[in-house]
Amino acid sequence: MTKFHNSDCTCWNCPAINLAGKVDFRACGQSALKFEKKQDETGDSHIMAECKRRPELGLFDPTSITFEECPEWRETQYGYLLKNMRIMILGMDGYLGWTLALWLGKLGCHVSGIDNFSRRSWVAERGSHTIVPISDMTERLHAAKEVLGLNINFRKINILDRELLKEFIEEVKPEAIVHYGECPSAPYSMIDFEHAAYVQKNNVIGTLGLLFTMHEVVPEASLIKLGTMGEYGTPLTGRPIFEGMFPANAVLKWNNREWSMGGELTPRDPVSFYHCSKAQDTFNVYEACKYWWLRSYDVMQGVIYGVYTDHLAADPRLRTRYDIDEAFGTVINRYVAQAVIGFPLTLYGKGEQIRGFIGLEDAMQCITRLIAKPPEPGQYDVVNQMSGYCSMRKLAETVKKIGEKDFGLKIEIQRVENPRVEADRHPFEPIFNKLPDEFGFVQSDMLEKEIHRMFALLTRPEIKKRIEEKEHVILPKTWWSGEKKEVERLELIKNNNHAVKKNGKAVNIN
Ligand code: USQ
Repeated sequence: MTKFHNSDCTCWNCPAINLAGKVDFRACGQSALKFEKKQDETGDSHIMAECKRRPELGLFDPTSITFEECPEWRETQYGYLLKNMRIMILGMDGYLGWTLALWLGKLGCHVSGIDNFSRRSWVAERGSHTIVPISDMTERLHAAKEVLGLNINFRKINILDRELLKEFIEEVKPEAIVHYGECPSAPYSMIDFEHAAYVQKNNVIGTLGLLFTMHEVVPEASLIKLGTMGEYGTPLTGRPIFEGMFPANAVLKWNNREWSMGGELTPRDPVSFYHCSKAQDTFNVYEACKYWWLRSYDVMQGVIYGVYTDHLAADPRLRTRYDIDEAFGTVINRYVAQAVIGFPLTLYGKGEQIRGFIGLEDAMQCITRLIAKPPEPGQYDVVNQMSGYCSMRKLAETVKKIGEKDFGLKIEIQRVENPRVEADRHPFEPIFNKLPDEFGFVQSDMLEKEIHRMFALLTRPEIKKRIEEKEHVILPKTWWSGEKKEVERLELIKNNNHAVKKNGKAVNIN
């Protein structure tokens, strides 16, 4: 029999369990160890469980049944998943949210979601549009039913509207909540005070409201919260970028003395007011897990790219959005679009900034695997969700190589002034072992293959035309300094070949 990454999890992790008995919510934290020790003289656990799905079991020891043994957990290619698991996606109309809705629906989950369509308005406000046309939500839901046989339960709700959110969560009783419902743009948050305040309110207060709502209504559900690698910044000491917390054997040496740093949150050094909102979320989620035994994985995601999953490609009405403007287009997506219309690829500054990245399909796999292995009561944990990392320059060269070789395009690369305040030459040693080691993540989205797919879609005449219509939104205009001007070209550069790094080792992506 296959051994899944979550085979040995027990009801202690399961969101279908109500804890009963002597539950001391003040004694929370990373609680498995404490739980094991909490036995009275008869050997009985102080904490007992009742199963909402199998009430006939009565009260039992929550560590006595594993996912592998429980008939409510069924096998899928990503581990055991609860039958008809109720999953709510916040931000379901977005690039990731819509992709995940179809993905989880096809895995047999009961998907519900909210959105207030703000991503569509932000992009319109910046004078742009998604270059891959997308349907409105009514048509999306209709197509999901017609083409994929999915019944997705959607409600238009602004995440800041706590009453409506609470009502919907009470109705659905989700067993996992995936929180994509934030404004994801660093440049958007740097336009002016109004935009900075809007992003921080939407993200920080939205998440805080969600935490209170979960505490009141579904404290046993797991929260998969989207953070960002950008919370950490790029430490100039070159110290490794750990997964949110220092590992157990990390030591601080100072003044001839030593302290263990194990388990402490690592320093954050966010790189925009948007990234600050994510860092604030980190602390709020961490505290909520501590105070109320909520359970959460905070996902520090690298720069996302790509356009493909089987479900998105099944019908044009099911496609997800693809942005190319400076605020909402991420760098690889922008490069491919630029290449298609002969716009020299825009490296900011020296182009030596290094970032982690992950393909769309792999991001879906990671989230599914996290859902399948819910955190324990009170557990806050962090994963760095990326499949490789490299400099912006190497990425541009990769895009150029594929576009020229496979699509016959003539592609140039330019360096433009960097409107952001960021180190453009820096050490970078991210650790991203937990997803592969503890959750069974296996990279399936190879960078070159996905870039190839992106070119195949974007070179279609109707899409190329939509990129050309928005050529004027490509060059960045938002300066971290507050200046209002267009960036200037610094150099049109010559090509050379580089390698992408994966797990710290150089990997040739040719
Ligand atoms: N960059 C260029 N040329 C471009 C666009 C960007 O050189 O045309 C550079 C930027 O200076 C930056 C890097 O590419 O150093 C990444 O920029 P980006 O716009 O792709 O991504 P970023 O602003 O960092 O934010 C995006 C998502 C955000 C997510 C983050 C992951 O919008 O939601 O949190 O990627 S990370 O960058 O790892 O923090």
